[in-house]
Amino acid sequence: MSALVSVIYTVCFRLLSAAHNRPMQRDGSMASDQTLEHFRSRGFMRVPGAFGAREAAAMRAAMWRVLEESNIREGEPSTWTTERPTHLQELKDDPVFGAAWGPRTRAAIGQILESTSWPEPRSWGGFFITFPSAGEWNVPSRAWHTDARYTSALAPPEGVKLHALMGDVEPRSGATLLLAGSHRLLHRWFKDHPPQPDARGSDHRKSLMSHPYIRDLHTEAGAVERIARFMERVEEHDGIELQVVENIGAAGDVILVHPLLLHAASLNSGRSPRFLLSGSVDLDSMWAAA
Ligand SMILES: O=C(O)CCC(=O)C(=O)O
Repeated sequence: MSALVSVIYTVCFRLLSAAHNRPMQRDGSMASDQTLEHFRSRGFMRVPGAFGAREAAAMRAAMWRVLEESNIREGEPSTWTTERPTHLQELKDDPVFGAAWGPRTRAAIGQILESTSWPEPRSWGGFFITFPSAGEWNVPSRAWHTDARYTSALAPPEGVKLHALMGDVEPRSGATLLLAGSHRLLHRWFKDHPPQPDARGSDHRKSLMSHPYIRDLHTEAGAVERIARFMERVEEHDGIELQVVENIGAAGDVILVHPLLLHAASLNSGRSPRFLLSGSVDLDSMWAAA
């Protein structure tokens, strides 16, 4: 293959991969985001239609009931003045949210944890709602985080995060942003740069900022530049493909996320609120070793 053909092939490969939000295989097929292989390489796995449209509607209705206590009403967008309302925890024991943890979700968790026995989640999860807001949509340069012990295991992981979409989530409409591949980057980084035994979360984050990609991700720049660099491009660092992807999908989808995967909330430039249930299963070892 001449050098020119090789360059054209690589560019097409990158563009097609980015357009589909997932890596293309060398044989030209797309790696499905519903496989364990995808979870291992990219750090997340989708369980499409893990619960039904009716169950999703019941979850949203429960959330609106609580929002009404703060005078935020479904039919009145003029009341949607708080971008990310809090104080929704009174919902945490409401059985309606149990549907997100149904048999298909559980089977996928078992696959990921390579075990059929894992501790039940302490609650259904936390409730994240993002109302539409003005302002330019961009890849955020702050608030990227994991909810795990930074030095926890890569495979099988010592837990798994659950993101249940309670409504359809369109692009640029408040979806959680995931840094695909970052679970492998974090794991490698802390192997190569072992933290002091008494290191805190802030020390780990400071250490990570020495990684050029992570440093750039936290450096402000215009939307066009950041979207092109972080979302439309797959960048390879030490053999790990990194790309920011939006956690979009249909009501009823569950996305299982590796606990080491960096993620961040994003602005909702759409017209409808974004509803997310974010839960987790943590093995006893996740925090025991902290
Ligand atoms: O998408 C969001 O609102 C943030 C979700 C999040 O940070 C989490 O699930 O830990």
